[in-house]
Amino acid sequence: MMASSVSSGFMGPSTQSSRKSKVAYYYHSDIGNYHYGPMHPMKPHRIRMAHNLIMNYKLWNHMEILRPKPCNSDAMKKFHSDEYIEFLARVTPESIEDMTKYQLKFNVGEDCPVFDGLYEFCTLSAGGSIAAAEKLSRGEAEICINWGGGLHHAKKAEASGFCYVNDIVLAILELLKYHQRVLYIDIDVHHGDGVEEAFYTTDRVMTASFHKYGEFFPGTGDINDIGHGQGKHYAVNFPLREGIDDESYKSVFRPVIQKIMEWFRPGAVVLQCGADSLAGDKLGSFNLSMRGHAQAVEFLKSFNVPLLLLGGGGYTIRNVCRAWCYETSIAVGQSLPDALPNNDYFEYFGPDYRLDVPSNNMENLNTPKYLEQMKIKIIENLRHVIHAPSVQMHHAPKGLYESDDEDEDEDSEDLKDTRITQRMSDKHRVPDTELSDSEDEGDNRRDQRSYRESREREIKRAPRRDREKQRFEEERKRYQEIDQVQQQQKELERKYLEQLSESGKGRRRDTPVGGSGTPGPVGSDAKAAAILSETALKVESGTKTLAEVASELHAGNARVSKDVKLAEGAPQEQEAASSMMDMDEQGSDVPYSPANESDRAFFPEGKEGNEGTPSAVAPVTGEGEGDMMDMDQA
Ligand code: V1D
Ligand code: CA
Repeated sequence: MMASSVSSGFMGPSTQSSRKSKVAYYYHSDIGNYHYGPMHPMKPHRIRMAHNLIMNYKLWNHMEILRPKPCNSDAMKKFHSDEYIEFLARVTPESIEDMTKYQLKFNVGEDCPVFDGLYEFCTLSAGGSIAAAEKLSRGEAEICINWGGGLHHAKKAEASGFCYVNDIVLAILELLKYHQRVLYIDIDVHHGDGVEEAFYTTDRVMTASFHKYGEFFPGTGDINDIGHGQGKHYAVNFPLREGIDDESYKSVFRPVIQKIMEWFRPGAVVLQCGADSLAGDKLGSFNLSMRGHAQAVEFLKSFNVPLLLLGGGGYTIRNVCRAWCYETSIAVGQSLPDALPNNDYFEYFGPDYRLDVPSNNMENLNTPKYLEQMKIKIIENLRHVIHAPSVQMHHAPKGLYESDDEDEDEDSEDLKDTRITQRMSDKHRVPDTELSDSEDEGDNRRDQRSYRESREREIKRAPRRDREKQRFEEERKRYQEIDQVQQQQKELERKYLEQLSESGKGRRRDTPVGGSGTPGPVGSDAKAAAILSETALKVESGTKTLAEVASELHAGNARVSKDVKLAEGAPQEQEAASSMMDMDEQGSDVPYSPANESDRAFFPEGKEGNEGTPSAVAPVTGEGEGDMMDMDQA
């Protein structure tokens, strides 16, 4: 029998979700060595077990395996307070004894013990998630995985629920440098409170948590908690009761996420795959099978939006590694046999020695009526977040969520310009301020307006029942055109930067040293470069265009200054820029090397050594960096 993402027959996964994606997998061999204490349910060892299973299923063959560099304290201080990080860096199991004040202040103790190497553990967990986010932003992978991350309860200046440093918030902050909107989804049985809290007042991050609610840690995540201020409606909480099974979970997860994807239109998605929502978990009380849990991964993958998969809770450790191994196989689009391969922890998996984690016969306290009511309420709330007209015009049969109210239609028209602008700015990363400046306020805007006005007149003449369809069709066509142009533009960028990197000093890191010294783009690529310089790809510094930065790089007479921000959708630009940086500034991924590890035997030939030498992106400042307050101002 095959337990696979293709042959399961359970979720009816789309061809899309089983197709191959470029996957980068982050694992540090030290992470399994940290120990919370003998009676503590959190076992970092499960990450090593999962890794070992993944390697023995030979999934290394289908993804890039990277060892994350531990992140430094400055990286953690992008979210956490200086004082808290300095405390974590200094505290030891011995010194904490006499520090009652700090135990209370930073909430270390029973749930969050101070153990040997605590700080290093945090740097590895967060280092993996940050590096993974950077990798996605550089466009070097479609899916990144860090099972050592997902520590969703950590607060700005406080440990909570076995979590000390919130790698998820740090990864999202990284993604926000390149994406206008980021979606965070949390399928851990516990509420994703730390991430929700961090982004509760912004509309640039939507958080959606599915969790057990009612006399259960951490006690937050009520359905009425929907965000605040600018962030109102951008927090989604699905409170669940005990015993939810695959079918029930899928019946709410998919429609809610579908609506979020359509209406919020994130540029990247972070999925926390806490495995304590599996049946039989020591701390959880859901009844999801491995496939029921993994349908979240499958479903998110099918949207083809950059996806970061993170770990989280999970306390029946043999099942945690089954689930994460299976989810890795879904990410890479490979089928796995249900019979477990030989692996270092084989004895953990008896008596069946199979991959599958089945559901059990526990009662499902989530009635269909309850689930439907929650789902309707959440989807109603989500109507406030609609960003893109193409989506708003989606031609769905009039149903529970559709309103017949004429006024609502009229109101929503007023928002349309804003939404078009938002969509366009997401793609081209033209700052909002630029659109209100004189030169951009001109023709394009007026054209857009007159186009809209004449179209509106036309629409109003049409029978009411046809209006929605007509609008939808028109918007769909417009966005198809935009998408086509963007594809062409991306291709041009790619070609141009390839040229840049192949030529002399703008060399990419995967280009052999001593490559051709071609002075610049030639032939059709010169044309590409010319077109590029005319297009909207503008470096956000406001003073330099991409072409200017690129030519400086090419000429080798400039390093990308630290405060030059690069446009979204142009990760290759960063790569071109990064190739100019000193070795010591280079980034955090190091290709995984099994030297000195028990994992060595599983490492594929030709992957050792320095292949894919560390890279660095040009440091980017501005939105998403520093304090959360700053982010909203961007
Ligand atoms: F059972 C235990 C034994 C030793 C130490 C702690 C626990 C334990 C079990 N459950 N602690 C909990 C939860 N804490 C409480 C508080 C203690 N009281 C005073 C209230 O109930 C914490 C559960 C944390 C769950 C973490 C997580 O699964 O969500 C996670 N996700 O990513 C990483 C961890
Ligand atoms: Ca959750």
